[in-house]
Parts: sequence; C-alpha cells; structure tokens
Amino acid sequence: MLWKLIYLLKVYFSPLNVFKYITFRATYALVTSLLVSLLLGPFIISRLKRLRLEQVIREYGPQTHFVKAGTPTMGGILIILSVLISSIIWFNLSNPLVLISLFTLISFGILGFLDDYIKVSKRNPNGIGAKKKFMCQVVLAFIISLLMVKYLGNKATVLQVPFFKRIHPDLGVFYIFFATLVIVATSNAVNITDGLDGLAIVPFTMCMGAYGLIAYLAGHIKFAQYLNILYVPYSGELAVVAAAFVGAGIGFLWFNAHPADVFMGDTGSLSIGATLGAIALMTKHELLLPILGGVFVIETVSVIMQVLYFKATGGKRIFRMAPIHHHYEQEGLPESKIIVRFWIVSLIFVLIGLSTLKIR
Ligand code: 57M
Repeated sequence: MLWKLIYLLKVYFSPLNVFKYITFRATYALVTSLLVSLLLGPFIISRLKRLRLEQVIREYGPQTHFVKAGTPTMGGILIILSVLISSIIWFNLSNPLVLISLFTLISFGILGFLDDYIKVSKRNPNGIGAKKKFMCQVVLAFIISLLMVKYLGNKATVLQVPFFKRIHPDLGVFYIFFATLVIVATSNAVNITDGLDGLAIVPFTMCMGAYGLIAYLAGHIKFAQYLNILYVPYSGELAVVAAAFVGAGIGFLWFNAHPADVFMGDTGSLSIGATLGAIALMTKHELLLPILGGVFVIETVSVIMQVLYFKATGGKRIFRMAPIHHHYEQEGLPESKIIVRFWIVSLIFVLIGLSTLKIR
C-alpha cells in the first residue's frame, strides 16, 4: 500500500509513474519478500531453537530421518512474515481478491501454528487432532469461498476447462462446495508433500509463479481476449501477491535446502497450500491446478492408493512407504536426488500447464 504514497509524488518526479504498473510492483514484491526472508531467516531460526520448537521424528519412519530430530519447525512463520511485509509496500490492499488471499494465508497459518505448537511444545504428535484440524480447514475454506463468490461477480461460479476454450460449465450454488474442496485439498496436498528438505516449497513456488503469470493475463482484457481465457477484473493484482510468494519461497528454500536448517511446519504447509488453492480459484484457472501441481497430486494419490490397498488386502502395500517420496528413500535413493528429481518433474508439469493457455 505504501506504493500509492510514492506514486502520488509523480507530480514532482514523473518516473514515479512506474509504481502504478503491476509488472513493476510484482518484480519488487518478489525482491522485497526474498530479501526480507534472507534477512529475517537466521533470527527466526534462532528464536525457534531458543523456544525449543523443534521437530519430533516418528520412530517408524525412514531411518535417514532420525538425524533430523531437533530441527526447528514452524518456519512457515518466515514465509508468512516475508509476504506480509512485502504486502504493506507493494500490494493494492483495496483490492478484495488481494485481501482474500491474505485472509487465507493468515487464517490457515494460525490453524497450522496451533497444530504445530501443540505437537512440539506438548510433545503431542496428534496436535489439535486430525478431525478437528480438518473441520477447521473446511469452515475456513467455506468462508473464503463465500467471499470469492461475492467479489468475483457473475463469473465466479463458471469453470474454464484446460484445452477447451468453449466449455465453460457453471456450477451455480455448488461452486461454493467445489471451491471449499479445492482449498482444503490443496492445503493438505502441500502438507503431505512436505516430507523432505525443499520438497514442498519448490513445486509450490513454481506453481505460484505460474499463477502470477496467469493472474496478470486474466486481469488484462486484451491478453485475455487474445488467449481466449476468461477476463477476471481486478485479478491482475494477484500477480503481485503471487510474486511475493515466489520471493518468500526462494528465501525459505535458502534455509530449507538439504540438509535443512528449518522445516516450515503445518504453519507453512497449510497456509501456503490453501493460498495456492485460493489464487487458482480467483484467477478462474482452478482446473489447471492438478496439472501445474502434478507433484502434489502424485504425492496425495500415492497415499490414497497405499491406504486403500492396505485395507483391501489386509495389510499389503503398493509402495514400500507412502507418500511416494518415502518409497524412494526406502529403495535407497539419497534424499537430495529424490528432491531434485521431484523438482524436475514439477517443472515439467508447470510447463505443460502453462502451455494449455495456448493449446485450446
Ligand atoms: C505431513 N509431515 C512430515 C515438518 C513439515 C496418512 C499419511 C500420509 C500422513 C503422513 C503425515 O503424517 N503427514 C504429515 C508430513 C514431517 O514433516 C513435518 O510436518 C510438516 C509438514 N506438515 O514442515 O515440520 C517429517 O518430514 C520430514 N521433513 C523433512 N524436511 C522438510 O523440509 O525431512 C519435513 C520437511 C519431518 C521430517 O522427518 O519429521 C512427515 O513425513 O510426517 N504420514 C506420513 O507421511 C508417514 N507415512 C505413513 O505413515 N505411511 C503409511 C500409510 C499411513 C500411508 C504407509 O506407507 O503404510 C511417513 N512420514 C514419517 N514417518 N515422518 C512415514 C512415517
């Protein structure tokens, strides 16, 4: 928001006119959140250590994880703070879609923080409890979905289908439930994926970068017409929001890269996942999320397959351990190799997803 004050000074210094451009503010929102996360990181990590907010490792997990015991968790605080500081300077806080994004980040961040805090401070691996956490996610996502329908206007309940420019199903009142499902599913998919150093933050950052580009195009009537995508008024400002997340994601990776100095915790995974789902919905490209976020889909499906097969066969497993990143660990692959290969797969999914903007 501070950018508006600087912009007003353009009467005295005309180059300040550049502050009104989304591309300019997105660039500096990314730079700001990146620098803030790099500067705040060591301080936050030292505070998490001093407060003994450290990860407890499950005994039945991969042996290679035992050395991780004591790694500070709840590092998602760093991601959230970096985005919020960048938002004060560069976001258009009078834009309802921007405010919905921030409400999603903060509300799911508080939920994740409470879960982490109980797990770590009370040494209770159940946290606030899976059922209670899920219900809170559903209630928050439902509220966020109601806000979206209110501010996205008459196109709110319309879906765009990748590859098919003329198919625009309108879900009507059912859109609220669909949107709630997208937000909860994305939040939990990122949460499940966050099981190796950097494994969740890089695909998330790639997806956010893609949605930043999509938001810019969908919010620009000429680009929207050229690409035959729905023009979503005011969604262009979500490009600045997405850019801030990209910067915060890269900054967090500086500390979460293998061997990680900090884990994001549910504080991070639930909040960034929910916000990714919300931005996918607000740019009206929610059906692109399973393609762009292909790694999150693979991770989640591997768990569903494992649990269903385990129950159906009375104890047999498809994978040596789910989610699938643990399967490769049990196969003997080094963690760093698994992580980088998942990043490469994520990049392929993002490029395929973005190509659908043209192939339609
Ligand atoms: C989220 N949490 C990590 C860290 C991170 C149903 C089942 C799939 C649930 C799943 C589960 O518990 N998921 C919870 C994954 C945990 O990471 C913490 O959690 C936060 C994210 N929410 O920020 O604070 C562990 O992951 C490792 N880690 C890193 N680097 C990172 O940057 O190494 C995390 C971030 C950390 C650390 O070791 O402790 C997690 O894995 O729990 N359960 C599982 O994923 C378990 N799978 C399992 O039980 N499979 C079963 C059935 C149920 C499918 C099977 O295959 O038969 C595995 N995870 C672990 N141990 N840790 C296996 C057992």
